Amino acid sequence: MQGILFDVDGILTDTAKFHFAAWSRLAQEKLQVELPVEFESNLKGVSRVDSLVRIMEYAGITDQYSLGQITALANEKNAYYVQAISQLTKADILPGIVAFLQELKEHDIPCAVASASKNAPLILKNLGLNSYFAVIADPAQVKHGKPAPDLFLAAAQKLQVPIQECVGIEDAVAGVAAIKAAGAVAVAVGDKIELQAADRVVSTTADLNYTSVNEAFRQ
Ligand code: B16
Ligand code: MG
Repeated sequence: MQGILFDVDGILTDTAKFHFAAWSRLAQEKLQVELPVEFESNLKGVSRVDSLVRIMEYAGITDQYSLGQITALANEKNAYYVQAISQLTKADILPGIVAFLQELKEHDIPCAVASASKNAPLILKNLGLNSYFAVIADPAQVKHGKPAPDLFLAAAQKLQVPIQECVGIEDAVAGVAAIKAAGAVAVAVGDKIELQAADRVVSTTADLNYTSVNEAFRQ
């Protein structure tokens, strides 16, 4: 194991609730649609515009909007979201993450960010985690979002570590699919059934540590 590729939303911090609150507000105010709570998991790891398309498909209104209108609505959602994440601090880092990053540093394992979020640099800065990451893959530079492998491949390449030597850490079904398609080992955090495509699933971020992730890599 020579590198770790981290998802951000749902792994470093719980921003899924802010994404969903922003989408729910947009859907309610601009699309006259109520999103059920179960819809939240459909949006995890999925890019901004693809998330909006999924919401429109759910509401059966996809054909009513031009590309320009879709972009404007996505920007509006982002404004609500950025307002929420500007309040993030160190206190919002998920349990066990700092200890895990510290352990990786001690083992000289470089870390990359492989998030679908264009807001990942702002999130990292607000959480005070920048110094733990050697590189951030830019989702704007890749052709296909998760579940395609592009982001994880870009992160490994930027880290200058062969993808087969990397472990990807994810909380989303789309993200686990992306890690496996890239050819890395997948460690997932969350529900064992939902995330069964991963090589190892742990219940919470507090269960992430060097030994167990390295074990998943060597299996
Ligand atoms: P943004 P991740 C993903 O981040 C989120 O899970 C997903 O809900 C969001 O739509 C996507 O980023 C794009 O985010 O609108 O901030 O660019 O889980 O890949 O870290
Ligand atoms: Mg995620």
